[in-house]
Amino acid sequence: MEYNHHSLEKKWQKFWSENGTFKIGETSDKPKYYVLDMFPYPSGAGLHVGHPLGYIASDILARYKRLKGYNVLHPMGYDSFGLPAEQYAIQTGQHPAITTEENITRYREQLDNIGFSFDWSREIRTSEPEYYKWTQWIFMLSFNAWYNVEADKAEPIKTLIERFEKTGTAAVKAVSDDDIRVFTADEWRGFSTSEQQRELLKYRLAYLKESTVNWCADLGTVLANDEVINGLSERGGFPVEQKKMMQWSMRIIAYADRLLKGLEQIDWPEPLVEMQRNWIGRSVGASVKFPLPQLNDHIEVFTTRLDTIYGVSFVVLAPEHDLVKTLTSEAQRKEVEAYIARTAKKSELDRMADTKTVSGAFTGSYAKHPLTGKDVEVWIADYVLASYGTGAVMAVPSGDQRDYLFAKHFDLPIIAISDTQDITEEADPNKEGRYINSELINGMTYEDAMSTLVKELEKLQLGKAKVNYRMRDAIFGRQRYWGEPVPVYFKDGLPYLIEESELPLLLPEVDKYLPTETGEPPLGRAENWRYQDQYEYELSTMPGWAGSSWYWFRYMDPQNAEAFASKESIDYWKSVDLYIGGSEHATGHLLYSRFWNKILKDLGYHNEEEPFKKLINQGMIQGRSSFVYRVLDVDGKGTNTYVSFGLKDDYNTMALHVDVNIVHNDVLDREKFIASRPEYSEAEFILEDGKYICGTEVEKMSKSKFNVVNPDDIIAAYGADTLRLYEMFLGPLEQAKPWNTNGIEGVYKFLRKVWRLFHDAEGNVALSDETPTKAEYKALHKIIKKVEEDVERFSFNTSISAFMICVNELTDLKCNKREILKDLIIVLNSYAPHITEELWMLMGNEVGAISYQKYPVFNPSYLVESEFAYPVSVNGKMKMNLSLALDLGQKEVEEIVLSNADVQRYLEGKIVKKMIFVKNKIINLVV
Ligand code: ANZ
Repeated sequence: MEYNHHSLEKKWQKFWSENGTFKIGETSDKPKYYVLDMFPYPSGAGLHVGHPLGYIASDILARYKRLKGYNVLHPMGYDSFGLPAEQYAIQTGQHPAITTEENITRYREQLDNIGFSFDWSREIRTSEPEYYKWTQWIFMLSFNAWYNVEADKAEPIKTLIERFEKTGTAAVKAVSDDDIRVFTADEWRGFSTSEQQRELLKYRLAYLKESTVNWCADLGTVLANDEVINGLSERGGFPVEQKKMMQWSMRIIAYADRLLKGLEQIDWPEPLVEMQRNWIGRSVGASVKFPLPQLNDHIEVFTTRLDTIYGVSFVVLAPEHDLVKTLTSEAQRKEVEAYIARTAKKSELDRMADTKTVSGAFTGSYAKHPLTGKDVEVWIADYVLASYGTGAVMAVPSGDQRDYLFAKHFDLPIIAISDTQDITEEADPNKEGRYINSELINGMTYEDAMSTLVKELEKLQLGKAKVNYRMRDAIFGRQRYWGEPVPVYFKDGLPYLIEESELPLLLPEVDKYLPTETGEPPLGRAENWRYQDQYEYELSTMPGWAGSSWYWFRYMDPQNAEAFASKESIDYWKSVDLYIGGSEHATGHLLYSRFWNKILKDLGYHNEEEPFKKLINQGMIQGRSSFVYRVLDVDGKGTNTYVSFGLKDDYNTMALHVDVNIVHNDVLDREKFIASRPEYSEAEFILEDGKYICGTEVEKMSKSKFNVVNPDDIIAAYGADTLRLYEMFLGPLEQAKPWNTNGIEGVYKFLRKVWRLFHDAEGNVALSDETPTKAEYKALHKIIKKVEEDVERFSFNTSISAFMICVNELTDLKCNKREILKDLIIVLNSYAPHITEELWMLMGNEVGAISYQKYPVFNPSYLVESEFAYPVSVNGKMKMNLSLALDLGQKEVEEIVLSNADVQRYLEGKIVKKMIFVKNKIINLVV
């Protein structure tokens, strides 16, 4: 029988599916291993060969861990809410659920073709009500929680209410909005329900608040910061502007320190950890108040350089700052308003990126320097961001570059920070009454200056130490249709949760997937969609990241109708041992998942501080584009002649992308080329050595570059096992690498060689029960060791060449020993599961049972060398090699060497005066 990958692979895929080979129970006595892939958004384009790279690696590991005796959770599902299906719905009117279903069917077929060992009985789809019921439930949990700073964890909101009832705000240390009220228990009890609810909203982990958002008018929705790139939407590249809106947010800032600390406990790629650290952006500094006596108010600034406070010569507010209106004098109003209008057009990122243009406007007002009491001008400028710190800075032209450029441009004073050389012994901090001069900190280190100044400011109640984060609370809403409805309704303008028993709150039907005529989100179109027939529901839906921020829990217990996952299943599976996915999720999904994981932990649903212990980013597979060269005539117009790559420099040509699927080993299939498009039908070729050679270039894999390789095509030609091996063979998993089909034949040949080890020349299975030789054992045990070491350190590419060497050795040894080949295919099984299942069966073993065999135990004694091929020299000249046992002594060696016929020939009858023998190295005969 020949190796027929077509029938064989289909047969085993069917077998695994029908027999539930990879279906696992809820619990087991075996140790657990949870290996997870980032689940895909099922897009219309289907999979190309770059997509399964990570899935193949995780599947190898999953299969390997099963052989190592683990109970392996290796699931797959779909992140199926999202914008593309909705954009398509807007264009065509087709319900996004239908598009999504079609795309999933296509994805599933493609995934099945590759022979993954997913437990499909655990499949999840984030857009299914059975799933999003629990996404909504977690939202409710967050709405009903607050962050207790003393306990350093989230607690149910009822513990906050209890405190308010007992002691008012006095005994509460919480992460909250800035505008919280201070009240006693009596005052709290005197509040109306609405007043109480309004106040509680400032503490909830999921809260509604007016905030500045990234509004993308073309997409009709708000975007998260990580979805905006250079002022444009990540999807579609549409302009994004800043806009104030009532928005749901999640209080991720409460977790900033724990999110930072957690990074030390996990084994993630360093660049990714660094990106999260920078994203969180912890800054240690101080907040300082600059009094505004005329208003009986103050401007609060955040600074990391309190030591420069004596160099402050003006204060700058973000143009959006709340105080701008009141501070602007009549004389300055026109200028200030014009400036504000100008900045509204710029995105925050543009504002940060532009460090050269200096622009701003004077408000016409002054603030008092908190320590010197001098008047300083108050300006507005777009280099100060509304969303960072307090949206105001103390400007120190002598210390800060931007402040310096600003002062120069507008001719503002530049004051020296202090003369640090000159320490005045009798420095009197209070010699100017309430105010303090710079001598207070002269000569001090930065740290001492900071703490001295903080103490002074605290005494004056004009400042305190403060830790600030660059990260903002996470916006939690989209003004779009295809997402989870937020389980909230409004009464007296305030949000309330629906009853838990009413979950899921189903996504209602709408006539169009567009905003209403009055500018409300698409859910505003749903007819008769009111809570208890009277209250308006929240009309925005949850953001794209909601469903993916907890999905690893659902796989543990996917059908549970009573809980997001049972306590037993969570206790058993705990967290993900290995997570594989793309690095593009560094600050989105991977941060939000860690955040929700911590919320669920704090509220008592599990005990793991971090959800993903080990993470690997698979590198991008790039396309390898092919080009033909069209000859141009004297006018530069294209002719019908195409010149081969090696000859193209002799002509004036234009390079054209050609579909990589009609190019083999860089040789163009000319017939297919002619047939591919009408304009090529008359094509003529200038060949080299009778062939048309294409040029190549590595680029992103994309339809427009005609370099997309569909795994289905590779599988049709070579089989899934070849695809799996080949994707790993391309290089280290983490590295970006071009897809190059040129080498795939070699891998295919390797599998046929494996096949032939089991068969005789007539194609019959022919195995021997004889005891293997030492050489055969050695070949086998080398591969047992190598694959074990490689897979345990996630180095999947290095095993492939070792497999090839092993099979070549066994082929040379004509090894058909059952004992050797049985272990060989167990070792190969995780990489090439189909062929090994077939061979396992052909050997007469239990059908379909290879996946749960024991990985062979490596025996080092087979690798100990017992012989050495000595180079034998005569008078220092190398003459020949002679293999001798390693345990021989000098005398025995001498006897063997001198009686050897070949050695005698080289000696040409001369007498040996001396033999130099270095064990394991050389033999030299001196004559
Ligand atoms: C005075 C000063 C003097 C500053 C000096 C720096 C150097 P990081 O490390 O990023 O936290 N700043 C504060 N809020 C700002 C805002 N909303 N928009 C723009 N800039 C803002 O940086 C903190 C520093 O950035 C703060 O310290 C403040 O300027 C500025 F020689 O205060 B500094």
